[in-house]
Amino acid sequence: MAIVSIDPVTRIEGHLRIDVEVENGVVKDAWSSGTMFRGIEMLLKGKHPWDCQQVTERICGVCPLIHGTASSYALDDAMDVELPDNARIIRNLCLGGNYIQSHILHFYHLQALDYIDVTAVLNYSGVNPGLLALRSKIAGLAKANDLYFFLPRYESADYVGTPGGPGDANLATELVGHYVQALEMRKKAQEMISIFYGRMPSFVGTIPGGVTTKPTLMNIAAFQSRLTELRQWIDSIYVQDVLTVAEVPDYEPFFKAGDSGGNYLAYGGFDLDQKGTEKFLPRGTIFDNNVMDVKGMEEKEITESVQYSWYTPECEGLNPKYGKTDPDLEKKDAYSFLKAPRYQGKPMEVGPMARMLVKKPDLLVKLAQDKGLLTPPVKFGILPRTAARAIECKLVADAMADWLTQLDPSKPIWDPKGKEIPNESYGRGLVEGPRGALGHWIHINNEKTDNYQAVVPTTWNASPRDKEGNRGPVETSLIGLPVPDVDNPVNVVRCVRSFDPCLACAIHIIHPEHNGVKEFRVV
Ligand code: NFE
Ligand code: MG
Repeated sequence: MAIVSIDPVTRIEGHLRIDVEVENGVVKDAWSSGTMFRGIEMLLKGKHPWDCQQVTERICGVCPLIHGTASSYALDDAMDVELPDNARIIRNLCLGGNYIQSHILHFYHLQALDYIDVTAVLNYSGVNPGLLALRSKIAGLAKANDLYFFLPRYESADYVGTPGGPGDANLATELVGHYVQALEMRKKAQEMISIFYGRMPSFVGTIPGGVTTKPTLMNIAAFQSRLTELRQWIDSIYVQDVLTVAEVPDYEPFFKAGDSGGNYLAYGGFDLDQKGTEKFLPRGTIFDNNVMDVKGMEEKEITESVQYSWYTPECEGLNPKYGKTDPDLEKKDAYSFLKAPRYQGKPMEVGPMARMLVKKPDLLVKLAQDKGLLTPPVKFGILPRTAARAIECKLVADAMADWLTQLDPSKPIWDPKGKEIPNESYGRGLVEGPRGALGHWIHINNEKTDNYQAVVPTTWNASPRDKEGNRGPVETSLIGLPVPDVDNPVNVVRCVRSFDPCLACAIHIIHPEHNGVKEFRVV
C-alpha cells in the first residue's frame, strides 16, 4: 500500500491537493483538498449592491462571465427587474463566448497534454509547411531546454506519438499544431465578448436591469464574423480531435473509469424567455446513473457539510441562504477549505457531463451508444466528461448564431428598475458556468449589501467528505483507477483534470487572521 500525493495539481486553476491510497496497482481511497484561502464575499458586506456584480466577476479570470451573470440575475431578482429580451440575449451571447473560450482552453491547454507526447513533434515526417515550422520551433526550444509551458508531465508509454505507444509522430504533431491554433481561437472568443461587454476579463457590460451596449448592425456583424470562424473550427478541429483521442484503443478503459458516483445536478442556463422558464441547457437532477429518469431541482434541498472542512460545527448542514462560515484551523480530521455541498444529502457532479446527461443531445446519445456506455454497469467516466464539454461547445456556438439574429436594435437593453435599490430585499441567481452549476445569493438591507454568498461548480465537484462520510465527486471518481506505477500517477491527473477544476472560484473567502473579519463564508 502506498500513498501518492499530488500537491499542487497543475494545469488547473488554483491550489488543489490530491492524495490517493494505492494498493495492488489500483486506487483504494482518495482525498481532495483545497489548500489556500482567498477573499471576496466579505468585501461586499455594507457595500452598494451594484458593486457586487463588478467585484464578484473578479473571483476568477477563467469564468468571470458567469460570476457577472449570476450576480446580475441575483440583483435583477432582488430589484424585481423585467429583463428586456435584448439584454437576455446579449448576456447569453457573451456567456456563450466564455464557454467557447473556456472549453477550448480546457481541452488543448490543460487536458490534451495528458494524452499527447509533445516531443513526438521532433519526429514529424510530413510536408505540411506549418507543421514543419512547428517542428523547428519545438526543436529550438527543446535544445534550449525551454519547453516549460508543456510541463510538468508524466512519462507515459500510452501517450499518442510516444515510440511504441498509440498513434504516430505525425498525428501527435497535428494535435500540437491545433494546440497552437487554439490560442488564436480563444483570442477570437475573447474579442467577441468584448464587442458587447468591454475588455476581458474585467468586463463592464452587464449591470442590474440589463446590459450597457446596444445591438447595432455593426456590432452584430463583428460578433457574427468571429462566431462563424469559431464554429467552423469547433466542428472541424476541436470536436474531431476529441473523437480522435477517444478512438485510441489504449484509452478505452477511460470511458467508464473515473465515474463520479452517478449523481448529476444542473441548475440550467441560457434563458430562452424573460422568466427563464425555458432554458437552452435544462435544469434537472439524475441519481445513481439512472440517466433516463431526470428529476427536478429544488433549491431548498441544497445543504453544505463542514464535517471535514476547517470550520466550526455551527456551520454544519445549512442551506446556502443561511450559510455560516466560522473557521477552525485546528479541527480534527478536517482536510479542506472547501465545504461539501450536497443535494438531498448526496454528492452531485456538476458541469458539462451533468448538463449533457440532462439535455441528451443526439451527438452525445450516439457516442454513448457507440461506446457501450448505456450497457450496464452504466457509467460516465473520464473521456465522456471531456467529450461532453466538446459537444456542449458545439451546441452552444450553433445556438448563438440563432440568438444573434434575435437581437433588435430598435428595442431597449435595460429596465430602469435595476437602479431602484429597495430598502430590504433578497435575490438569487442560479446559472450554469462552463464548469457547472453556480449560485449567487444577495440579501439587501438599508439599501446596502447585508450578505452575499456564492456556491460554485468546483466546490460541488472537488468537495471533501461530508458528515455521512460520503466522498466528493472527484474523490469517488478516483477509486478503482489503475495506477500500476506509483511514481507515474498519470491516470490520477487525467481523471482530476477531466473535471476542469478551478480552485480560485471554489475558495473565495477572507482569512480572518489577515483582515480581522471573524464571520465569513466559504463555498
Ligand atoms: Ni474559476 Fe468557475 C466556472 C465558476 S468554477 S472557473 O465555470 O463559477 O468551478
Ligand atoms: Mg461562497
